Amino acid sequence: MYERTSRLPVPTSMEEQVLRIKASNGDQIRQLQDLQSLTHLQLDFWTEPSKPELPVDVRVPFDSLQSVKIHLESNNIDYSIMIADLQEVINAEKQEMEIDGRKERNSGTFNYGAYHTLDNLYSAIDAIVLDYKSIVSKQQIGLSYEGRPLYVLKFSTGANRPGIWIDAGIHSREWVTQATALWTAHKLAFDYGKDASVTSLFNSYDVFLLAVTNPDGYVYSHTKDRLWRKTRSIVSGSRCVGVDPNRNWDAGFGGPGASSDPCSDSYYGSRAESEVEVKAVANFIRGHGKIKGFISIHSYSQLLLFPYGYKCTNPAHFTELNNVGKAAASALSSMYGTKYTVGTICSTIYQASGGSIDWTYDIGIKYSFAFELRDTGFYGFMLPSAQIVPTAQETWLGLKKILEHIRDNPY
Ligand code: 0X9
Ligand code: ZN
Repeated sequence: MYERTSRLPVPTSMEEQVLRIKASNGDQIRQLQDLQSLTHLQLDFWTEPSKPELPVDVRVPFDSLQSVKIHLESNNIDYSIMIADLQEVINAEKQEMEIDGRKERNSGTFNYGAYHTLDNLYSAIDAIVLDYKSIVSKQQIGLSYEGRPLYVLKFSTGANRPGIWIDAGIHSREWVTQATALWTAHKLAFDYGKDASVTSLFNSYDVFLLAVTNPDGYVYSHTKDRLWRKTRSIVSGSRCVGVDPNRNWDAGFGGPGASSDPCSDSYYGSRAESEVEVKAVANFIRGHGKIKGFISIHSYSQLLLFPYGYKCTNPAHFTELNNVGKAAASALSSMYGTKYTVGTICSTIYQASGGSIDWTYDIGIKYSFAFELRDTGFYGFMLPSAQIVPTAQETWLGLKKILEHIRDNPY
């Protein structure tokens, strides 16, 4: 027996949701693209509608939920609820960060398995430099729009070496990437002189690692909007802020897969390299003159991508890049079985112009790759901190394969 109560199911929160939409044909993809152009709905596409086989994850504000669901249902487009109450997940993550932060202050050691504020990441960078002085140094390559330093870690055991570049966090909300970069920095320093592969790499190459490419966005994603992707530069003549720094490179700039609308999350900006963060990296690469590999770390979707994104023709080194990518993905997957898809940006996800690895490839950096780390859309950008270290560990195996290939194939 149970008691009847007079309680009615009262909506208790005005939750924002993330929907996972499965288009089944090109028509439905087009309908999703139409939905995307309805800016008043304020939808945030975590993955873009491009091919029927790729699910489309969309963050939907409470006020648009009804109309989006009706639109999908009336067009027979299949969808499920990926995150039923996004705010609850964001709150839980914040709470976890506070608990981790307290533990960390008590123990006095950096916890690689937690998310951190920018200040804490910068302190951890300094600690790595202090602990591994003989191989690691810190270089400031510029300032962000809001004046925060862009710190590159340089791993080097000799002068005048060719270099390999690794960056993370160009999109601020992709928190597992900055965390993975920190773990990787420690790994590179710690393994030198212990692991034969890392040791031999550093006998002929320098590695440059920029863990937080978009520090303004990163701070904003901690303090104001967890899902902030772009820079924080003020766009003249618009009430919207920020440029997509991965649409701002001088490679097919302003072409397909980027937006001229300052309010869009893929706004390409007023001109190529308008964003000081992009300009700082591009200047560094140009100034160095001997960068032989460029690896950019994003999340999510579990992909290992290479050029091109601004056009859909294969690069001249397609076969080699594809083979290296496949070897890296299989090394990565050997650790925890995490499956990666390997291919060009255009064939694997979508046409996207103004991306970093297209620019580096076109200026002659043959080994240009972009990782999209975990997951495939269970948590998306809200990947639990318990997955940071496993993600970094498996990514390291993939990264190491690419580094070894560069080491063994000088050009
Ligand atoms: O759209 C992007 O910029 C990347 N995907 S993400 O969901 N992380 O935003 C993929 C772009 C591929 N990488 C480069 N062109 N560098
Ligand atoms: Zn990204």
